[in-house]
Amino acid sequence: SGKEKWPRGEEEVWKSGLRGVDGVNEYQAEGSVLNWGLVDDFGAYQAASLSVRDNLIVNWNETQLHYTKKSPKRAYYLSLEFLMGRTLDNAILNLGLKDQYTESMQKLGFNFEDLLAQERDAALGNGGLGRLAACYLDSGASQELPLWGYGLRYKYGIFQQLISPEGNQLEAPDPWLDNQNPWELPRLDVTYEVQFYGHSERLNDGTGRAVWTGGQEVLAVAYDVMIPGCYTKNTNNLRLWESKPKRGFDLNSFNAGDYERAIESSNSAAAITSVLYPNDHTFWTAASLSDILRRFKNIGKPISAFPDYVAIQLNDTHPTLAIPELMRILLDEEEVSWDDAWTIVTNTFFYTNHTVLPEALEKWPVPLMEHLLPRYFLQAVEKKYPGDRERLGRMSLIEEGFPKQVRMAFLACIGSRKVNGVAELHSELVKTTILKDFVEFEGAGKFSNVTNGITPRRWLDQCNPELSALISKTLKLEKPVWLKDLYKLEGLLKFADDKAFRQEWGAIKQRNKERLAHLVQTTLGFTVNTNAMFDVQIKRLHEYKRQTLNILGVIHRYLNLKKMSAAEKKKVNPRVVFFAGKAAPGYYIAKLTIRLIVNVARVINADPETKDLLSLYFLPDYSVSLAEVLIPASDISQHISTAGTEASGTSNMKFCLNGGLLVGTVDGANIEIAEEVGESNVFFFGHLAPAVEDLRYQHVYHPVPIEEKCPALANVLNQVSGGLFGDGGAYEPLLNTIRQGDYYLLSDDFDSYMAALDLVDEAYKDRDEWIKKSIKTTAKMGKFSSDRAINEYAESYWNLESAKVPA
Ligand code: 9GP
Repeated sequence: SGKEKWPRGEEEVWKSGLRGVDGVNEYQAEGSVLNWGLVDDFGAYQAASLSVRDNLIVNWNETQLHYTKKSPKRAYYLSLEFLMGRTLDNAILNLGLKDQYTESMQKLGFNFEDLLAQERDAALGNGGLGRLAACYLDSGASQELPLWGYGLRYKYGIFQQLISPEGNQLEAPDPWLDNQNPWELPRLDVTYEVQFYGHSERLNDGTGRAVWTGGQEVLAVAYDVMIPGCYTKNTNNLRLWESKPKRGFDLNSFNAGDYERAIESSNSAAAITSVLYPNDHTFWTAASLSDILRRFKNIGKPISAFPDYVAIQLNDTHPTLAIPELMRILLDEEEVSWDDAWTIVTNTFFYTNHTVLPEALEKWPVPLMEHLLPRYFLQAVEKKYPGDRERLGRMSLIEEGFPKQVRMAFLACIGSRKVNGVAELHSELVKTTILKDFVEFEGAGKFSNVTNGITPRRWLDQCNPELSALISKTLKLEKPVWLKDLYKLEGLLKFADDKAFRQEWGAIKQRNKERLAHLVQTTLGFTVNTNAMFDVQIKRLHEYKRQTLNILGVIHRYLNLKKMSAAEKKKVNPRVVFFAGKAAPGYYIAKLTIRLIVNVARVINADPETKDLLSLYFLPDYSVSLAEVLIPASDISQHISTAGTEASGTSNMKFCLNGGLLVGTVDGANIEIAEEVGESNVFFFGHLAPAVEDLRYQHVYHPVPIEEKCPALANVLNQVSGGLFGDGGAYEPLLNTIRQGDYYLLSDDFDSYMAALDLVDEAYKDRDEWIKKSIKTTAKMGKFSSDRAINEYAESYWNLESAKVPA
């Protein structure tokens, strides 16, 4: 670590080391014990991470030993997505080491915030569902619950989004592991063989046991990601599987000179965990179950006790194959009778549904599972409803047609002990629509609700450190006290009337806006007006989320501004609108919406008559890290899905926790947020869920021309078609979704949407009142902590107790 220890010849390099060359870090600050001359920000990030990792390993090890010794019941969260984002900041905050690290790195001549920005996001997910899984892991560890995650270690995370000069989304790979990942422990000692395809063959040994044979053999190799709890030793595990060929290559083909063939199967094995969302879910469910069973068997209990020691939560239908796989193991390998096996299975699994959109409900080709559960289940249905052929058809796990498909949500439902939706309204819709027959068949008791939550560690303490500090100071509480019991935020209510407090609150929001503006300036080169209201919509691009409604609303506003006199303009509240989000690569209409947003931005931001009053930015490559800057800066955020389509939404909670107000439809968790913070602090608009079906019927059977129904919207559409934002023809397919059919009810909701935005403008004029609303909103967000949600799962579903690791 001293200069003299550097090998000969490197001294010169050291003297002109990268940071020295920049002049940023001319040798080290006084008192530095290390020679860091060669180290740039990235190197310093890696070094800091490795030292934090040392802390984590100690805690993680103790936690796993503790769990092994105590053998508590464990819960496993099976999810194809874990959208973790960055780890370093989260880890040192949870360890309570942020101040020490900031100070130490400063002594070494580094700005710690710059180092944090060096980390690549672990983006192993698409959106809310994956981020929810990450929040639940944080809460599981913070609440000292023996909870592990199981997922896949994709070589490439979600694609990087680029925007072409024409405004089109382009996709590039995200090789996030290229720089090594300090947060994972490769476990070459934990591997399983997984067999694809093949069949089950009875053994002739008189036991009735069977083995799975034939097919392709692949190795699942474990990588353990440490999940530190907040101010506790408990550090849980997220086990991600990587696929590897069992044999290097096929020797026969190799010897025959067919080199391509020789490596074919090893390539296909490695491809399983190459990109987000593999086609074959057998791999990870099989590996995860083998691992869970091995751990259970170490306790030495009979297999019938499995559900007393293991609860498995299925995050949506992606891991559903675990149900037939556990059946297979119990029947073939454990020699359990069918009925007993089914009892074990249905007491082990729990299923969370995350959508009622028909197109998002998974269906799988039949041959994959034809011989297992379906017939058995239908016999039971037939017994209860003799002769009801229609019902049998509706409830069959197999959907007739070509090709026949397995309805994964049905399989997940019948194989689970309990089923839940993710917000009150959504859970009700699950019961009354997609799983209605099953509620009648199995009784309503099996179906309930766990409203989603978010971790306040990342989504307040980490992303908004100044607000977090103000809250601790005001509540006179140590940070972990309120961060682990978020209802304590209610203590802020009485300060809403305190002028000095309001000023501090407002000043923090302002600095967060400046932080965002700085990011936009440095990454995109635009100067953002920080005196304007910041209006944000960030989420996956989807027709049901209605980014289109938002951009058409922006155009409407722009057209109005253009008509105003100078005197009228003086009364207008300046507004900056931010969009960010990715569209699925094959989702044409969603991509067209991005193109429209980008081109509207180009025109509006360049218009000297209006640009001080209205500007618009599409921030490319939305990620967890970008959300951490956007969310604390927002005055309002938009959650404007067609009623009944957004299961919950979780970014709505993040914005409100950071004192941003919500513009939204009466949908998903918006409803419960309003119940908590009070309807006067939310800007609701639009038709309600029960009206939607009828409106859609009207659109098809009694269509009213849009000019008649909503002239303001018709005018906006005509301006777009007419080429105000470039090639009008290019947008016709998007505009036609509204002119014809309008499945997502833009024409029904447009007027009330604009009226809600007018109310926002009105309210924002009285800044003092606005800040009061902001404080009250944050103060009432206690319910939306993922700690509350995970405790609900632990108590009412998994029957799991905390297992605190002694300090
Ligand atoms: O669309 C839902 C979103 O509303 C919810 O917040 C999230 C987490 O529960 O899950 C999303 N669903 C999916 O991503 C796919 O079912």
